[in-house]
Amino acid sequence: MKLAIVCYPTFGGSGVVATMLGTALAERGHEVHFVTYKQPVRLDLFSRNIFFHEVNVEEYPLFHYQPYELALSSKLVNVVQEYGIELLHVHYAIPHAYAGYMAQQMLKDQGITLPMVTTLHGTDITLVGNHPVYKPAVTFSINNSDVVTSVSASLKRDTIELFEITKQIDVVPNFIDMSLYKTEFKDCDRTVMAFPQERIITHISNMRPVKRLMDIVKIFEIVEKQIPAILIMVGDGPERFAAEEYAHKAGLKMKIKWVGNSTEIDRILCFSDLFLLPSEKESFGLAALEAMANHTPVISTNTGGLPEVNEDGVSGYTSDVGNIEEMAANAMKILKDDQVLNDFKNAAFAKAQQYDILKIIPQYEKLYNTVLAGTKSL
Ligand code: GMT
Repeated sequence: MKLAIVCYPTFGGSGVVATMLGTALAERGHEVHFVTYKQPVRLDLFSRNIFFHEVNVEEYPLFHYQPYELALSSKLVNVVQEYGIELLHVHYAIPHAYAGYMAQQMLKDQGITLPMVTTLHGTDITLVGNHPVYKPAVTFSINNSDVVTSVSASLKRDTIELFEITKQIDVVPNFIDMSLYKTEFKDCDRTVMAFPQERIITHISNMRPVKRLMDIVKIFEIVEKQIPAILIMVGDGPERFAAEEYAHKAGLKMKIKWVGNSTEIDRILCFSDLFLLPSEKESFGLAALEAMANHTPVISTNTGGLPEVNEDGVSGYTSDVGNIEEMAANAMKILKDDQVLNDFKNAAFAKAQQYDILKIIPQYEKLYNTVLAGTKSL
């Protein structure tokens, strides 16, 4: 099948999931066209069956805000006409489902039917989409999608609770390609980061307020007083500066390595002993799953979809948002003994298998085929 994928090209999880999905579909012989404003960070363009179409927004002095939705829907119309796209899959409702709906309507005028699958990722529902300035448009575009999926059961519940949804929502969880983690990672050298006696704790995110960066530093502060440890902070974002400043004042400057955004997170996670994700909200927590696939247990909150991914007492521990003491105590339970750490590492890896790409891609293919069959019989 020929499909177009719309996503954010940045380091956020929704863009990563869309890229992994498109790549896997292309490997299975589908023709996949990514349509977005920049090449997605994890997209390998030198791959068979993969195309990338950049959306350009023309500047004009009158525009206070650039009309991205307009440019995106026009680009979609052009790509669909030129390449004979049969199906559109948009990731993150805002503004992609809205732009997709507009493209559908324009194409309809030309006698072309383009079914649209919308995947809800989290903040498009729980933080941003729920705001009154966006809510009517988000509700409309969800209800007018042909198929709606959410990345966790928790996000499905939130969507139903927060919006007036008339559409069925199918839960298709996020996934990971476990075949990449079956053999030992070649480039895994923990000595470049830590002394042999130190435990390595890692966090990866876009460092927005929802990630509670200060909690991470404070958890580490408690742990580091009890065992030799370092913290690796991967990513960048608005909360980084304040957290870095707090860490310096707390005398942790030499113990925390801020490495910025990275496209090589497996090279860091492969030698990590623990992953911290104390988020305020998290529809799924893809970074936690990536850690687990790398044999890294997780200390997280129990919010949103996190308990679906991180099984309390098995792949790590979950706590209430803001319960720094408990999270630090749980981190110590895992880190203080080599044998216990090893057991948690193995259990985290075993739990990650539940989200193997091989189990999830067929679920998307089934939805695509069902919606296409419905369209063709019209
Ligand atoms: O965490 C973010 O704010 C980024 C956001 C995104 O758009 O990439 O992440 C959301 O989607 C990810 C992929 O489905 C999920 O793993 C994250 O849990 C979700 N983030 C939140 O719900 C805060």
